[in-house]
Amino acid sequence: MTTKAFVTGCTGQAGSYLIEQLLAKGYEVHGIIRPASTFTDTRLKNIYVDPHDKGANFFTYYGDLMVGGQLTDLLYSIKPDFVYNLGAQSHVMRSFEMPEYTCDVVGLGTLRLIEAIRKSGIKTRMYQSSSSEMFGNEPAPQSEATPFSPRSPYACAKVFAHNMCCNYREGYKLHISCGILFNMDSPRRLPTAVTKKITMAVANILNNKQDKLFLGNLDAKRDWGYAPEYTEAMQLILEHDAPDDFVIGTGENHTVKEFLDVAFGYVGIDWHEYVVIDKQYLRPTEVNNLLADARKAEQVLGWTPKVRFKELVEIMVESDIRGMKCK
Ligand code: NAP
Ligand code: F7E
Repeated sequence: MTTKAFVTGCTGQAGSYLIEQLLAKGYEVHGIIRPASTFTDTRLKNIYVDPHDKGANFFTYYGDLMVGGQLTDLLYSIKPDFVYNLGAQSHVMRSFEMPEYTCDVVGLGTLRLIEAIRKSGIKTRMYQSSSSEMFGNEPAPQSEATPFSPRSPYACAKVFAHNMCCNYREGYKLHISCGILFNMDSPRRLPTAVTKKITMAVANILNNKQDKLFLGNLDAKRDWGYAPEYTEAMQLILEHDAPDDFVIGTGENHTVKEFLDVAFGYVGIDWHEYVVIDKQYLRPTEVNNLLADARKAEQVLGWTPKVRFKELVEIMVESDIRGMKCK
């Protein structure tokens, strides 16, 4: 019997890596894509197969976490062994601009999905993408035992979603596990994340296409890891027989300034000549210091990160420079 997975957020950074990895393992993968006026599946270009092709094993459907009934129908007809909920309005600053929308997609969207599992009566395991943002300014390092103290609409919505998952796990005995992921990055990162914004700027500056980089708070510390390793962790979490919560991160953190040092330093230029502080990127409430204590994931799942900070930054800069050369 072929193992089937259902993925929300498949056009995103993590979704695209996860689907590649699941297909490589011989899974049949089903995913929802939001309808848009342009194609949003560029990150999936390496794995797209025409569903008419013999042996096609990747199928997409137009769908949205805002629409619960369709999720129930899809889950009932596909009957996946694993459900990965990666869909989200994942940008923290945008969540201050669109709090209601963010809470609808991130918070209620997750509730719609777990209700769809419950109502369809299928037997499946679900992975929920929880976030280190849920910890807010709780002292570092943060582990599964750290209380939640959200400081943005995005983080509040993730706490709601996380708590609903725990409630359905306990109340309805649904097999739902949550990965509490610290920042995951890669060349496929959202272009408005600070990491990708910086690495794209390096490539643009080298090619005389940009002369200023406008940023906000450079002192915040983040635990940045490599997204394809985090999607491997998601699979280990679901393969674990008992549903549970796991912190995933590298255990090393750096400021945005240090990210600038490595990214600009890689090509031998000084970021101070280009970076301008623009107040519009300062958040009403900031999270200052995120650092993962991921010992549980190592001990229980055997998961450890391999790509460390400097290598991650260099992978991203290198990829953006190569991308510019192709243009
Ligand atoms: P991402 O690149 O922003 O991808 C988000 C995905 O969600 C995209 O495919 C997007 O579709 C989809 N989406 C947005 N609104 C939707 C809706 N209403 N219905 C269905 N799908 C919708 O995010 P990521 O970096 O891959 O992160 C994956 C998940 O992990 C997210 O839940 C995120 O909140 C969480 N997370 C991320 C990090 C991180 O550092 N990246 C850390 C912890 C947790 P479009 O392509 O149409 O926009
Ligand atoms: O900000 C500062 C900003 O937006 C990182 C999400 O993808 O990880 C991500 O959330 C830091 C913050 O990521 C700019 O104030 C300075 O302190 O890249 P970011 P994030 O907020 O850490 C978590 C774990 C998630 O779950 C989320 O989905 O960088 N910063 N200047 C800036 N940030 C941005 N975006 N743009 C700037 O110009």
